[in-house]
Amino acid sequence: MAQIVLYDTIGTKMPDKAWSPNVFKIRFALNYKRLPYRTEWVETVDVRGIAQRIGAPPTGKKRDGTLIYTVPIIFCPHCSQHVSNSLDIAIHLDRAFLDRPRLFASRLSDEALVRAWDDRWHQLVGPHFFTVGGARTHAQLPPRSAAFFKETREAIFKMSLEQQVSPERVAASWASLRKGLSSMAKYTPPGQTYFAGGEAPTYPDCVMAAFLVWMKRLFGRDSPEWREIESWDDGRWARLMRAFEQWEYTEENAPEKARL
Ligand SMILES: N[C@@H](CCC(=O)N[C@@H](CS)C(=O)NCC(=O)O)C(=O)O
Repeated sequence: MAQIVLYDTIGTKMPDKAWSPNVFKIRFALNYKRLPYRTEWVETVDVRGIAQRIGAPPTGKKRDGTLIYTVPIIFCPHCSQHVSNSLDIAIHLDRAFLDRPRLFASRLSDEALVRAWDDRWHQLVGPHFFTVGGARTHAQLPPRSAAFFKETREAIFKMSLEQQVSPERVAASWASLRKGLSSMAKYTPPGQTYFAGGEAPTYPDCVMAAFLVWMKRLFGRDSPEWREIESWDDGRWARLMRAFEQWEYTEENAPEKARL
């Protein structure tokens, strides 16, 4: 089978360069589905230019009408097309590779429900993850991208990056993150590992694990911060992350049993 190309942004903290929560959603999906792919590593500052050059669809629009481009982007050789936005990519992979395990139930109404869940996740916990991990995310970008990250986030939030991640804001965000995660935990049947229960992950599991793996990688698996998250909600997040460890790799580091 021809390889999918996955565009991801370079981080310098981990030997395998991977850090981006949004791209991890799709990396987990590809690894779970055992679809062959190679990563095209790009700098965050270059995402826009590269997306425009390859003709990937924009993923949003600013108030002034400027188009937004983000990773993940994939090139799907099966359909000879670029697909962007993680949720749309995941739906595309489910529809294009029917012989692989699915991440969505097969009715359109199920996709719509996952879209609603996805909005809630990004509203309720997304911004708190950003405040809690913002300084470390910035510190692990290569210099050109770190400068771009600081400049663009300061323009979006209309305050300096230092203010955005001040000790007071970070402390408040830890509390909000804990509360938000507890609300999201209620969607899963008690004691279960996966969103919909059962033995197999679905797309929301990839999203939750992707944000959590970002924290685990930024702080370190033995850090007090990560241990704290693992202790929340009766170990619900620790359980999910233990289950996802089997899919946490870049293709160059795929375990022997996952090699294609
Ligand atoms: N909704 C998008 C969000 C993707 C996103 O924000 N990606 C970040 C990397 S984690 C990005 O590409 N940033 C480029 C930039 O900041 O210019 C998705 O899930 O695909």
